[in-house]
Amino acid sequence: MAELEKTFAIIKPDAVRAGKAEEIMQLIELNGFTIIAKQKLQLTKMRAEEFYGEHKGKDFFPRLVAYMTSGPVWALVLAKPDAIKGWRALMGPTNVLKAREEQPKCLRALYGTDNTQNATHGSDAPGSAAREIKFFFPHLVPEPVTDPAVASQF
Ligand code: RTP
Ligand code: MG
Repeated sequence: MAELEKTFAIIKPDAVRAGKAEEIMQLIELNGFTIIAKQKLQLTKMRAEEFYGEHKGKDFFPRLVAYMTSGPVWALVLAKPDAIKGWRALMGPTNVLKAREEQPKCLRALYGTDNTQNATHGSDAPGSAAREIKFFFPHLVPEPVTDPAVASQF
């Protein structure tokens, strides 16, 4: 069996506000992902700015932070073989208008609002997935094995 991979997802405030979080989680599971952790939370400005730090300085950054702090979100850890790419494909293009034209059944086409308010987030690479899982669920990231007696068993 192919190896499971973990990725990190957010159901963003517009989709939660519209009452679509449960429906999106059902679609996630119907598409073969296991939701191995989930938490509903409200991001502070500081946490949102840190989470999206790679976009600091871009013109849309203040709009993105205002959006992400505008209401509760669901933070999720998803598992499936090739989960990172698979989840990005299920979400579809970043821009909801483009998503509706090109991939009308993707989650952003179905549940997003506009350019910025696009219903879901997904990690874009293994490094960002590990960082983002740790950011919300620090207990889920295994520490490297440093005890040689333990490490040598594997
Ligand atoms: P995400 O990180 O949330 O999964 O989205 P992404 O990789 O598809 O897109 P990214 O370039 O990382 O952008 C992060 C989020 O910023 C908002 N955004 N607004 N022109 C705009 O108004 C604009 N561009 C980006 C979106 O919420 C996007 O998901
Ligand atoms: Mg991104």
